[in-house]
Amino acid sequence: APQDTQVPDSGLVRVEDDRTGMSEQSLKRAIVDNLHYGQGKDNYFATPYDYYMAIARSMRDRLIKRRIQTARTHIQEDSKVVYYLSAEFLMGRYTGNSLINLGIYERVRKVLRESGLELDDLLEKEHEPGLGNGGLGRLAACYLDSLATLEIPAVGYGIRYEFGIFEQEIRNGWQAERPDKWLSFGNAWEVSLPEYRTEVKFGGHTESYTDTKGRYQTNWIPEHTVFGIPYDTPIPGYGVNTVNILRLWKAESSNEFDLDAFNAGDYLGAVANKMFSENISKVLYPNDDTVQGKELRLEQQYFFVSCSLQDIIRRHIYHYNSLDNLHEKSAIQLNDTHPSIGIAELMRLLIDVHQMDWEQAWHITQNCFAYTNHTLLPEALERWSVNLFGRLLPRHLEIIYEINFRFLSEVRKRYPGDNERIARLSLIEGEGADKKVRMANLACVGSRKINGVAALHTKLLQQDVLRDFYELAPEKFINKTNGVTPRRWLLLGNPRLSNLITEKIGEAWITNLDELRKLEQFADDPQFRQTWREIKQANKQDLAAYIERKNHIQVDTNSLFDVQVKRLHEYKRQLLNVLHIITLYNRIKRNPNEDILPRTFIFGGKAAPGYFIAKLIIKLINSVAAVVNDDPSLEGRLKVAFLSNYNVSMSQQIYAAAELSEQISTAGKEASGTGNMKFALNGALTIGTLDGANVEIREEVGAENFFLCGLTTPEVYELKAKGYNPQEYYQSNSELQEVIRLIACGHFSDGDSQLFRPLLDSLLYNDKYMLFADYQSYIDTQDRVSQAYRQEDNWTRMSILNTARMGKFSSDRAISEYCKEIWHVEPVPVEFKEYSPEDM
Ligand code: F55
Repeated sequence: APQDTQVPDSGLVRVEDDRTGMSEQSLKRAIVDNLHYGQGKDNYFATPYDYYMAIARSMRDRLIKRRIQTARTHIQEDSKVVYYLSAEFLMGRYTGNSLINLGIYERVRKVLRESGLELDDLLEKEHEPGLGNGGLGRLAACYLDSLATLEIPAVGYGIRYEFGIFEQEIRNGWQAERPDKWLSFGNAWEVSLPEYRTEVKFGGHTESYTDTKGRYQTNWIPEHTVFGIPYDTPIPGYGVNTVNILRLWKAESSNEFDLDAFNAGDYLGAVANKMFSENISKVLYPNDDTVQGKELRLEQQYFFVSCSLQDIIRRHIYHYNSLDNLHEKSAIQLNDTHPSIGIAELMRLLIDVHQMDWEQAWHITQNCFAYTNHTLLPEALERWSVNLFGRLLPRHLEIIYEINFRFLSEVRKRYPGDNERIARLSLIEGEGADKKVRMANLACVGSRKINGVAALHTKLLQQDVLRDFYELAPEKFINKTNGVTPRRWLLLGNPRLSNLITEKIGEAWITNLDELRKLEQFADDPQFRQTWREIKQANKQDLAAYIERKNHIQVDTNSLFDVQVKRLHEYKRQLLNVLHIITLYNRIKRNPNEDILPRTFIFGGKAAPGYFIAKLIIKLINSVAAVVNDDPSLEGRLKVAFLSNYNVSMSQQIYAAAELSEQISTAGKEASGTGNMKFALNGALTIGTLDGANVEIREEVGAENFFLCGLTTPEVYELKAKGYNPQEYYQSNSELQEVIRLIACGHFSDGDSQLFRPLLDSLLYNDKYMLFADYQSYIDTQDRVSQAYRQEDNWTRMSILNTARMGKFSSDRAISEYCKEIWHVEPVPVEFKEYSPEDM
């Protein structure tokens, strides 16, 4: 990380006691205190990791104090609370972010330097919590940052996976997976609250009876129960006293020693049973955008949702002594369908446990929930086998049947005789043995609002994926284009650029990103352009040093840094990027004197472990890299680097150094994208299709500052309808043929012509994502990029204008919209108070 820069400190600093104070003296004493009593070390024994822990603990102490005051304020003001339910939170490292949000980054750096310690090096000792796959989990993290910064009472609820997203290694060009043991050296950031443990039931059967008041009741007799133990992490806002929490649940066995098994002398059986329970929060499923229908996955979903809803209800009753106003004081957001079982679970809790009647319970439920959809891919829609579902959650299946019965009665009144529509809207798909519960349909019926994550995505939901629900209730549908937090993605990740910006326009941009527009006035200022370029150059040097260290590749820091980092997926079309690299390679081979712009192609991203084609694409990238990087006849003009184990921390460094951002998904497939926003915010220009939020980014930065390529969504649909044949494109494009033949003959696989056959076959005979249809457009656009990069001054101008016009893509804007139009919540300012002895 860069060490020659300063991060501005906010005005929040106050002098207090040693445990929570902000003066240099208090901070120093706090760190030494935590080193001593937390790690049991002094400066003789302490390792850099010990120092990291001491810093983290010192920040946590400061945040906990504000957390308590935040919680007290929210209760005093009877505030409505947002509950963000998500199976994933991809938080990235906490400590740097907490220093930034507390406004004491520079002060702590100074204090440590006085003892010969380098803060940025120590912060890298933190094992990043990788409790998410990609965009969906990272969006949840950005939204927590904005909720706290906007002073909105909010809780993030999820799972405390013991193993997060796997660690990726590259062995002989192939991806290999290793477990992510992120907790093995302790987690300085969490606080466990065993006194709030919550019981969750599974399996068994239901029995009906009539109670003493003559009411029809149902009893669920479960087969076994599990405890959820909450672990809280403080989530500070930037420059405010609000500290919200992320509450993650760990599964623990409810019977330390299963009594029956223990009494029967089956000691090992008892322990095995305990292990079964604790498996629930063991590991994050590493699939993004495909579902597997595994029982353990449904157990995970139900486990954290049930814990969270019981927690919400417990606190609500404690405060209001009634559940009648639950929906007036809670807004529960479903991050995709993963927590949508919550709709049936809240109904169960209200009806079976709290004896509410169906109508009132349904009114409250529908008014609590809202649902965010993140995908257009049919294979990503969750559908659970009714069999499996009924075995694990018999009572919930009954409730879902009842919701469906009532819902379809209404639908029949509206569309009499339209049986096909009724079948499409039904929460249950199919007949007989392989019936499925459609979780997206449940989420739609049980929610007051349904949102897409970009304008195009929302339109496609309305016209396509959720069309029947849109026709039924158009007022439920709403667009909320994604956003990213400028704190992590500019202030923390790119300190050099942040400092320049603050120098020029002040620091208001940090919480009001539209302020970046003020940079437009400097876009034509030669001095400013020069500084802008020098900063990108310095960031490129840092990344080049990283690549040299990790990949042993020397890259030219004057070359164009052309970057595609994201999960590996066919629809994201990393393969199209590879076709371009090989095209350039062939051009040089054909004519060694051809004037080719030097480029460094940087890739990063994980493939789902069971996704063979995606892993083969990684192998191809590394194989092309091996050939290209070592070929002296290229004179270093092309370099390819696949950076292994791409994660949040690495991405911060990459965005800061990137010049060209690859956003080339097949139009209509990427719901939004959020990496696209982080690149442009850091001054990279985009080469992209009209997909997801690219459309809106182009609108904001101006078409002349964006490299557009490829088919539009309607063109993709049309081509598919008339029968897409990749051969037509292949046969008429000699440069493309040359590329494919070079792969096919084994040029990148030591003569093995079979290795990449599955990739080539899928392109030549199927090409589901229409790479061939977009190939020529992509190549032509890349040629325009090369020309543009040579006009150094104009490129810099475009880069400045990209950053200047990214205000819309702040997660603060996104969250303000959610607050006004979905959650109906208002900011609740929190006052900072000193403790006094009377508080004991
Ligand atoms: C994870 C698990 C399952 Cl079962 C399904 C999907 C995922 C997942 O990680 N999805 C995901 O990341 N979706 C992405 O969400 C982003 C935030 O809205 C979008 O920007 C992006 O387009 C979308 O693919």
